[in-house]
Amino acid sequence: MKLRLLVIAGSCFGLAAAATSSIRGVAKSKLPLYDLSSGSFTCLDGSLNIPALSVNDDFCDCPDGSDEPGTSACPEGRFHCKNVWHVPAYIASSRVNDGVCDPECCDGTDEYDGRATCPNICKEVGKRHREKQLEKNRAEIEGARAKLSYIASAEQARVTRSGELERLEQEVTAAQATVDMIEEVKTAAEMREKEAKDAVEAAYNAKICGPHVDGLNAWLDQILAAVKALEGSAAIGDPDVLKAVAVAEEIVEERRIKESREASEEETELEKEARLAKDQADIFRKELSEARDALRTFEKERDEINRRASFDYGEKGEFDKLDGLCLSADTPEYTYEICLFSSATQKSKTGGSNTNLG
Ligand SMILES: [Ca+2]
Ligand SMILES: [Ca+2]
Repeated sequence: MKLRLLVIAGSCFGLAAAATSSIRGVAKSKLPLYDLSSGSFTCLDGSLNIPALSVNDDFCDCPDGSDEPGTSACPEGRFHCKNVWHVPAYIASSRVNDGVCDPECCDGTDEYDGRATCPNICKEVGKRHREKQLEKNRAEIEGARAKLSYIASAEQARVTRSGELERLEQEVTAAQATVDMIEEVKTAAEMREKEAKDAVEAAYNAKICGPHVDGLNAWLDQILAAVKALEGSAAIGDPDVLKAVAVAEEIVEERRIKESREASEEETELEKEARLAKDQADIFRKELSEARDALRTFEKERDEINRRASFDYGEKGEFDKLDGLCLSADTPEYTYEICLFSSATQKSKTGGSNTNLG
């Protein structure tokens, strides 16, 4: 008890002076909470009212530790370093007079019992801090400028896309109409192609049937030969025989002409028609394929514009410009590539396939 009274008595002088201007470990903004002019102090959590002399007497009275802002008596307490020339800071009360100069308290005020000598290095620390802050501010200004430029770019892109979308919708409609028209013509051409092909096949099949016709022809030849033989026989001069011979010769000539025409013209004509029909169908098939490719290209462009128009690029579209931008980084084994809003890939430097990371 004697020791405690001595501590209280010793504190009176420091406290009397501190009450008006400062209290160790208390920020200036909190000083009104430590108005001890009434001779008492109310713990900041309101739990106790204690004598003013109990503040910073190195004995923990308040459950929240608020009566010992300048000592290490309360485990819950916090010590305030003013750090003039730098930024004020709080440290845990346990670090007050623990023999270690805490960097957060560059003014060295956390060590005041003489066990450790902590110089005030706030000027140097503050200068470095301000330079760093200045650098950060410059980067932020630069970033803000870039952001404004990206927002302007997004607005321009929005207008451009709107026009492009309108144009592409028209292109898609026209390309679809072209596809429909060519498809119709191609279908007709393919029908003609089939008909001509069928005709050639029919002619070919008829030719296959040739041996049967040949049998009949052979029979006819025998008759004609028999009639011809009569020409030099005793029946010479017989008007009936002469008439039969004339008819036979006429039949032979007609058959020769017919066979000659069939072999050299009619069949070739069919094949020619089939070839032309196929060539024409090929042209329309090719045109249709090209028209479909064009349609797909327009549709793809339109879909991409729609995707970008509806994608969330930020409140003001500030990230729009970054879509598709690819960045890469190397490690000893891999190259990593990230394409913004698109893909992430791991590429091996020793060969092998790439790994899609999403
Ligand atoms: Ca106390
Ligand atoms: Ca310390």
